[in-house]
Amino acid sequence: MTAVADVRESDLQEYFDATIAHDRRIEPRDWMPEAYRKTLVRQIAQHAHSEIIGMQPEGDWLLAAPSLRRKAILLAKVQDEAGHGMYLYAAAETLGADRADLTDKLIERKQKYSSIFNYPTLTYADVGVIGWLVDGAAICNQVPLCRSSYGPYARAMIRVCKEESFHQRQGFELLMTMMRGTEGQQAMVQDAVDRWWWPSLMMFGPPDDDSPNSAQSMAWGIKRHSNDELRQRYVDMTVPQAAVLGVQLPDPELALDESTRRYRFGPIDWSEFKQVVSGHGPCNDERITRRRAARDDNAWVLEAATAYAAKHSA
Ligand code: BYC
Repeated sequence: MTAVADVRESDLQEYFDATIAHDRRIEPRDWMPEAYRKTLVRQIAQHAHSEIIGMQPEGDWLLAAPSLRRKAILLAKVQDEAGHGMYLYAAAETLGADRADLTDKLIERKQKYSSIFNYPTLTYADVGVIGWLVDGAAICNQVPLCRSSYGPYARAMIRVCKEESFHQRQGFELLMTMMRGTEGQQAMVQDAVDRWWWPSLMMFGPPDDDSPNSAQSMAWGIKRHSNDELRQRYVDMTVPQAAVLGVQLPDPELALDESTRRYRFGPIDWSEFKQVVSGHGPCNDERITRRRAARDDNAWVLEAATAYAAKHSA
């Protein structure tokens, strides 16, 4: 009996390995190793939490947007982020995770969200810089995830990336407008770039030799490129954009390497990254407190919707 079960398990593993080796998709109905499932739940949940927590820094400016047009644009962007969070929680549910449980784990700080959302948005230029740099980094990281080996995650990424690319362009357009404005507006943009540049490089995760999950996630085809590869791609993409905008990136070591045609950049402060990821960044407490209040204050909506659905299905 045990031998038969073992054979079946090994057949399943073989089929899974062959699917990955042939670069085909794993779907929710397919057998998968428990560690693969766990890694996906970890990454997808962290990704979903980032979208939901990521609504806060920009959401802070909804009531203070400088015009009706800017308010409408920002409102649409923040709503898109809620949508991204929902697709991603739905993808995690196909792996057997429970959405409410994932939210509880976020609030209890048992699961992470992107380090970038623990920095404050001090001026309206921050809204533009989040669009340009943060969504720009997100696109670099997420376009390869459209080819991730897990079907529901990869498919969710296709729509998310289309919307992120729109967000990136609206951010750039806002900054272009400010850079054509007064000296005060130009200084606001430069100040925001100075504050967000290094944290945006940290979004790609720790360096490859300090990234415990990368090797296995790449072998499984969940991640397609290493953290450092994507960070380099982002720098190469962003430096020419900074020149078009007319802003300085705050790195005296940033220079084009003529032999590789890639940009060299200065050392990243990984101690700051560790501080932020371990819960001690400038806004970690504020972000979690707000998420907790949203869960608790709105619990009645969930209760009412559940009761309504139950009544209609009865
Ligand atoms: N922040 O072994 P590693 C957006 C953690 S939202 C916090 O390299 P992995 C947007 C990592 O989880 C888009 N934690 O891990 C929204 C791991 O910890 P655990 C957000 C980080 O998973 C609103 C440990 O460090 N994007 O675009 O192989 C407005 C070791 O790292 C970070 C995603 O979520 C970080 N930056 O690679 C605007 C993308 N980096 O879990 C925009 C999906 C690492 O072992 N995620 N950690 O305790 C990924 O691509 C990968 O998970 C990562 C990390 C590249 C981030």
